[in-house]
Amino acid sequence: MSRILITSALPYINGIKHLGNLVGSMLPADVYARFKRAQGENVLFICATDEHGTPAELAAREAGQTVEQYCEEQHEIQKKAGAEFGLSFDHFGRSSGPENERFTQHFAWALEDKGLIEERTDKQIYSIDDQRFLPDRYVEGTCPNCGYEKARGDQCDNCGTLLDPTELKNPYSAISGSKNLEVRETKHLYLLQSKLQQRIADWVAAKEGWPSLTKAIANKWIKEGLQDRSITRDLYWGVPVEKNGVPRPGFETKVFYVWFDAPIEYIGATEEWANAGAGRDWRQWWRLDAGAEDVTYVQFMGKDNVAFHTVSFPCTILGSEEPWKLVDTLKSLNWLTWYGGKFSTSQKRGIFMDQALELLPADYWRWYLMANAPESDDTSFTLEHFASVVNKDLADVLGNFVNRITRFCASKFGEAVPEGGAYGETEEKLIAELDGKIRAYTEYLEAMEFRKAFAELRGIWVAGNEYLQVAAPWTAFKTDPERAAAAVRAGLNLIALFAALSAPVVPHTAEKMFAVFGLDAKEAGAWPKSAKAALAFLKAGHKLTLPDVLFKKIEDEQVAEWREKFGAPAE
Ligand code: B3M
Ligand code: ZN
Repeated sequence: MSRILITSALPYINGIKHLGNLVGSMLPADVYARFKRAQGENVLFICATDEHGTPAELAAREAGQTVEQYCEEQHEIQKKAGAEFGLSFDHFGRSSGPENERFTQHFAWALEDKGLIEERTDKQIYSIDDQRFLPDRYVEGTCPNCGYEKARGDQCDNCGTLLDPTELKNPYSAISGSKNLEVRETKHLYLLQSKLQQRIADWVAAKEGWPSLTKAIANKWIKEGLQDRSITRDLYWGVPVEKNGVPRPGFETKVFYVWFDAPIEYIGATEEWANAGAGRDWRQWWRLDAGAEDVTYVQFMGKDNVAFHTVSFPCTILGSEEPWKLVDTLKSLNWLTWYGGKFSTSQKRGIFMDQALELLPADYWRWYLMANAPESDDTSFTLEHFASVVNKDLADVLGNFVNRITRFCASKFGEAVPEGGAYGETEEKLIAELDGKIRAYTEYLEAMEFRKAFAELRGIWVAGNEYLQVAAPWTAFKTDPERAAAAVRAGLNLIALFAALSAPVVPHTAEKMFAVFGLDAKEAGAWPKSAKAALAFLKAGHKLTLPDVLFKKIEDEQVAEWREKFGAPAE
């Protein structure tokens, strides 16, 4: 059994996440974690809300709450939605907790000891009316690149250009709208990433197995050359710039930058997990001097986060020269788009996790999103496509298979696996076919190539349906009931096999499928190795309970209603 640490990029606290966020990191990480657990590996799956920074402060202000209250409430909302979506985190933490604060300060001063931190004086926008500096998104104005009038201080939402607040034309305060602004000098801590250029380049170069999207993004940043970056901000909300509880002189009203502390929360959340249960040790997962040497660490994230995980966070870790575990594999994903445009939290465009669950159970979304994961390219979500995938794959293929064979069994042989004759040539062919497909499916999951993996899984379900067509127990029953019974026995065993194989992506459905035979998903859900063994798993006489219909078809009227509700653009 090996130990596998899995982290998903930490969802930002400013509101419940949309389907694009979900498929960008949390959901694929969950599928992988479930797959690895089924293989018997010792998995630790960690996530948390990313709670610091200007978007949190601004969202709290808009909600009329203190930022502490806001984060507390939003954390619970996100935690609940994650649980309802079946995201099987071992711990879902909070970056604003004391653990992360300690680790963040620890890393900053370890880096300073290594000569990698420097105080520099910056010019920043100060609002005279608000009596404060306006970092990042606290300033808005006209984009110098495209002329968009509501560009934010850190980035223009219209053209995507990364900005420095002082570059905006006609700047105004995002708090008060005041234009009574001036540029003032302020001191900040810089992490001297330029000194780590070679170390990061060597580290990335050695990662031959990284997926191509990840590698391409990392190499682009390395090629452009690592820039020293400011890791503090003039803000109230964040990790204080303190050492042993004492503020650093001149930094009393400053905090660490959210992107400095957020990845450190992977470690912080692991300590939160350890503190929440007996016999758990975060060091075994993170410290090479405490056994983390034999941990395999896999990260999941959207493509816009790759630079932070392949350059910035490794700079923090490698620069400290302490024995910390570094990531082994990074799976990154492209964007899921809403009818070709952007899903947007700030503009509430698209479908959000809580809304999705009001329409349909989690597995419908999980299947659609993973089978169409934006891997090689951005992928457009449309309700029309969603409905057609659900109806075809889930209702017609998987659901129909389960329904048909259980009902036929009950009507002709009673509610138990029938005895019947031995398996013959048809079953042998099926077993050979399934073995090949299971191998391919397993390899794709192993490689985290989810679209290909779930195309194989669909193929496995189809093979089951085709087997039933050929074996046709309903016709055989009239002339050769022994043969028909054998086919039914095979069909019922296929349900259990499909449940085990499908559990990583549709866990709730897999539970229902196991429940047909009174099986517990945890016990029966070990990763199948051979189709032959799987088809001999349920013995004659094993009781079964008829399941409800697993998946309801989505009707055209529902699509029309949802289009209206979510303001879907014309296709
Ligand atoms: N919170 C993702 C985002 O909202 C960001 C990820 C942090 S991972 C350490 O873009
Ligand atoms: Zn612009």
